[in-house]
Amino acid sequence: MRTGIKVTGLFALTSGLFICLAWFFPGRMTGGGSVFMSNGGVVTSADMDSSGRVTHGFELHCSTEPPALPPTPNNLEINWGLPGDRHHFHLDVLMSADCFMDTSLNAPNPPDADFNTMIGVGTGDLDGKSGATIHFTLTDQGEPGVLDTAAYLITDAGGTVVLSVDTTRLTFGNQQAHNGN
Ligand SMILES: [Ca+2]
Ligand SMILES: [Ca+2]
Repeated sequence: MRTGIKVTGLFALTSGLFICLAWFFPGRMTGGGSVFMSNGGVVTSADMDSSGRVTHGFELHCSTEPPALPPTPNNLEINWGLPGDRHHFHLDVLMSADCFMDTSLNAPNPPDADFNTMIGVGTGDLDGKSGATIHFTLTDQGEPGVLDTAAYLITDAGGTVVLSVDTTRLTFGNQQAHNGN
């Protein structure tokens, strides 16, 4: 009986470790591109040109030891708006980035990677003013990047939504999931 309890305990312990390792491992996603309202995305913004084009570029690391911040460097730039009235979001601090394999989506390979989805939140500057917040979801669903998707929600320092883009496939660009840092 005692042996049975010990074995059960060991199993529970190793199961817990496995879950931790499965969720928090060194990884990063890089890339960028454009999403268009005309490609099925819902873009909400005070100022948007007729194409609804939003461009982005990034290098973002997966969280490894929450609540610690993800490893650095982390960069995310998003641009949108009208000619002569462009808007720009610049990430300052990546607060968290959960990386995992969503099996309902396509595989990220190549290269071999243990995740195809990153869901994150961070703070940054909106048109040069600090206090903005971004929530985002980025996916790598293979190469080239035509199946990759991006979604963002950006709020200004006052909490007003300035850009909301539902999950939308890239029209230009590619996103890459990488194991390790
Ligand atoms: Ca890709
Ligand atoms: Ca890939």
